[in-house]
Amino acid sequence: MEKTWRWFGKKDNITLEMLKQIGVEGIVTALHDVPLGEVWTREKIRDLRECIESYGMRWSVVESLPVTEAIKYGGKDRDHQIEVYKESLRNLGEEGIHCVCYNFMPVLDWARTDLLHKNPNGSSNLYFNWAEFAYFDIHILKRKGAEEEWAEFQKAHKEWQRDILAEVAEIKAKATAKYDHDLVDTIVIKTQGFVSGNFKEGDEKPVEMFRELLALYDGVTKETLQNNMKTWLEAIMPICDEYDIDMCVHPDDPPFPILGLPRIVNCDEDIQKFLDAVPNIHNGLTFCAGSLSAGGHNNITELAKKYHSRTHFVHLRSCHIFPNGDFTEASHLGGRADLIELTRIFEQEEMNRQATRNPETQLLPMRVDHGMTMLGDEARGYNAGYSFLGRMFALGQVQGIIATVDRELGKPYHQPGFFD
Ligand code: DNO
Repeated sequence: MEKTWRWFGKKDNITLEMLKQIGVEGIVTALHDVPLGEVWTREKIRDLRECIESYGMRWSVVESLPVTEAIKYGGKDRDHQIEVYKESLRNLGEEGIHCVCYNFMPVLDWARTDLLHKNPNGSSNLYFNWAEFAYFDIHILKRKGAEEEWAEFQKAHKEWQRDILAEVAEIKAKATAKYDHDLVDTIVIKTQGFVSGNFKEGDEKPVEMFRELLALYDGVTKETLQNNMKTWLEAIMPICDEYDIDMCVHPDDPPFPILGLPRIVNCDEDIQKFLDAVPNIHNGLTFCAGSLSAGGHNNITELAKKYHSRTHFVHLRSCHIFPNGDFTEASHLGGRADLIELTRIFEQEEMNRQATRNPETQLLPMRVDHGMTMLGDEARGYNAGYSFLGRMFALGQVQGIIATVDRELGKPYHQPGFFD
């Protein structure tokens, strides 16, 4: 796999120079300054591509070219938005970029309730607490029917042996205005702000904005969302065929339907469904081992064995699920996703690609995803989950796994930046 890194553009205080020193070969990034729903021009794409190339790396993956809500819920503006998306894709293709990650999650791109949860070793990681999330839904968003839905959710997860609604009541009894503010900041601003385009730092009424977005999905079922994804994929496939662009959907994070919204990429059945709906090699998956492993229903190694040939981008991280269903990010060498086994599967897949794909799409890009916040990372203003030292530590571990697996497979391993 090609060792890549999610970099947030020229304003990122982690520089391309730093990334070169730690063995990064390719960059995963986006035009973060282009507002949601506007065309990515060739000039802007070229400028960023050339900047990356001047450091001896390539722009391996776009993460993300966001799919606007109108495309997802099937709004009035959908056809226009699809045209905008096609134009951006064509411009990326013209500039020689062949891999695009996106998601089809309504409203929320991903969710956590605590961004600095202490690990036993003193570092911290991202954390998701179901009761806090339910509290946000019931008492902050005040979503109609939320309480009943959580009672149902609770019944469906008896194995967690907890009473989510009782925990919500306890949180409510203690919650202060600051607690509510911080929870909104975590769920809506800090996790979404740098990725989704729906929200940004400084938004004054995030909860109201959130409610307006949720309302767009009134009456949108899982089937509607699946059909809308198919419509959209079918519209863009001709461009992907022309430029050999691999589209890879990011799984839902967490891999459950939440806030009354449908979610369509979080288990084996869902993945099979969208792949079959548009049976084109360019319709593929971002194998995010972390997102998938936050669901006890997913066997990550089995999913990789089944879907490696339709995987065009790999996110390596692993989750630990507590007995009550809450989850946190485990070490990259522990948790529910066996990254050693996954590396075996995807390194082999990359070898298969040498025979089946064009030179531009033979490498299988991989980035370590999220990482501990450690040794001063917390003071450096990094985006949630995207620390420098924590991710560098994980990348070092993953480089070791890849080198070992390559030895097993008889595949040459190259660590850039050294006299070999
Ligand atoms: C969070 C990320 C997501 C992901 C998008 C892809 O850390 O995994 O924001 O990039 O969902 O569209």
